[in-house]
Amino acid sequence: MNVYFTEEWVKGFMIGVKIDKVVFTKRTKYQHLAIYDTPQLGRILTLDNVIQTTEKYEYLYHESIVHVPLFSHQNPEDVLIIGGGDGGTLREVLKHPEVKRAVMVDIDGDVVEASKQYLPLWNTGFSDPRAQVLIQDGIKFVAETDEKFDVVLVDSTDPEGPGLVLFTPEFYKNIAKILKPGGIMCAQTESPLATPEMVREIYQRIAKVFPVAKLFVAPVPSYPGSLWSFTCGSFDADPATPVRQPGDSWNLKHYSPEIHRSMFVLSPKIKQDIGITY
Ligand code: AG3
Repeated sequence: MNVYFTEEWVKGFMIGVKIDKVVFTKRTKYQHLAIYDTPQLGRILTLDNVIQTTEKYEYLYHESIVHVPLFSHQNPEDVLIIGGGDGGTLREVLKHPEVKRAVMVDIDGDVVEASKQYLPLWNTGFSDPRAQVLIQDGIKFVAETDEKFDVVLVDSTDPEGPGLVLFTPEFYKNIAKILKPGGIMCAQTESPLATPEMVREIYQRIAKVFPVAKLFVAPVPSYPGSLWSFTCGSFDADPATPVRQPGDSWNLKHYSPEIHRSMFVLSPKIKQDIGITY
């Protein structure tokens, strides 16, 4: 079989991966969900024909979006994840013994169910008693909850379709309201190499809401641009400085305190394209 899955997030530039097997597909209430087995990237999950996560490279994304904010926080007890239906972010969050409660709010229950059934590498957090999974609109949850969190992670799709609302100034303002003192939010903020204008817009929105807004990067070869960005926002914590560190038994593949610091080192071109002045 010589069948390729192709993604064209950047128009005129496709990412293609050979598929061995279609594991599962479903048109959910919100998006088209597919899980494939591929010889190069292992099992992959796509939403609306966009690669979300791959067995080969998921650790680069999940260790980055989770461990940078959590290791910069003195005592991350209450963590909120918006999106993250595949479970990878939840899995990494629960590695921190400080975490007493991890609430994950994803709008699409079909993604969570598919992960429970077909994504054993990602789904181990769902059975942890500290995990609470809510299938509802994350926008609404953040706007209406009375709870406060130490860390809020936004593990969304691209700013298109169901994910678009997770990049608005209103959403960031509502996150700011539910952060405890010392709290940190961290969102995936697209590729500074593939779509710099988009990253600039998102970063500037976050920087308008949070006095501390720091962007960092990690390689994710299965996403357009190969270099991915995340942005942390806070009122009073420095996301670039780790204050605790992982144990050897965690077996992390990308994150270390040295990598943590290095991820905030940005090239002159990226700084200029995004409008980063610090
Ligand atoms: N969510 C961010 C994926 C964005 C990828 N974009 C693209 N391929 N055009 C990942 C979810 C992982 N838990």
